[in-house]
Amino acid sequence: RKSMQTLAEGLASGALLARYETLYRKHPDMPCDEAMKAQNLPKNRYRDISPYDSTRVVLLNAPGGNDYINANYVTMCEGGISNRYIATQGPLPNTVDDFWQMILEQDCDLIVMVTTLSERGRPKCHKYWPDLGEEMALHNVLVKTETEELDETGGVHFREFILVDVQTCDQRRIRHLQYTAWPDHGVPDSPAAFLQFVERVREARRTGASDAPLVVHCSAGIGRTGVLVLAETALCAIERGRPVRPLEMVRSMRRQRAMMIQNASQYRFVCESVHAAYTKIIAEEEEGT
Ligand code: PTR
Ligand code: PTR
Repeated sequence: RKSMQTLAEGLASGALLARYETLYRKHPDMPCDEAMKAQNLPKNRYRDISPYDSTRVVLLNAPGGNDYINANYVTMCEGGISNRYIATQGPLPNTVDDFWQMILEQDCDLIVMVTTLSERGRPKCHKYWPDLGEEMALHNVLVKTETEELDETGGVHFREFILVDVQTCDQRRIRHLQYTAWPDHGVPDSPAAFLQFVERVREARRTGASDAPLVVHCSAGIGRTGVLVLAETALCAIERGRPVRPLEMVRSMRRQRAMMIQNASQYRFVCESVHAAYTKIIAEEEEGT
């Protein structure tokens, strides 16, 4: 309660955003050397977005023998919870194989996508899955799309893929939640619709078969991905009656993947959303008593 009051006051006075602006975007002592190696440069979607070496996901059995992918483990331990994520860029045509290899090796069963494939005619993410009913054959895996529920008005698409390990013939079901109502560098259309999406992600996490990390990506894997991670973490903290300290959460995220949450308007949006969610929960509790 107290942390929520602080949050509301910080939003009103502007202090919250001022403090956000003082954070390191990228930790000065954490190198990103792997990303800069000549053979890895074509695997980065953006020249200025690189994973820290210390938290990067290392491919164990990479299709081309190169263990590099632009992805970081991000574990959020703020507010008495421990949510595990892999934050990554939207796959490129030449990294689709690496992406699925990572999903296979890390045992992931849930992918959250917070971008569309293109915006204003510019590619943001390569379509790394096959059309409904079709298959995509990669080096070590086969991907099939079994379910596709497109909700154009709500901005949420749901898909289910079957991932087949071609060596062992093991099959795994992967759920895919895509949020489309959110351009990069901007904020979603409304807190309510976004919160609903975050609730769906939490529900999917709860009903998941494994406690493997949740894969989150947008285009660069920092802005919208950061907002989603912060929102989910904060909602978990609220649910457990733990204090919500968004600035600490951003600091913690940026120690694991640089630049998470891209700008002050995204930070403000997520804080406002979290506050709205809290207010709603309190109102419901008071109605109930
Ligand atoms: N290109 C770096 C980045 O955008 O992350 C430059 C940069 C580095 C910008 C650190 C800001 C940084 O944070 P601070 O101003 O708090 O040192
Ligand atoms: N160099 C690009 C830019 O600043 O436009 C990198 C970039 C692209 C950064 C998209 C963030 C982006 O948004 P998101 O992480 O939400 O896809």
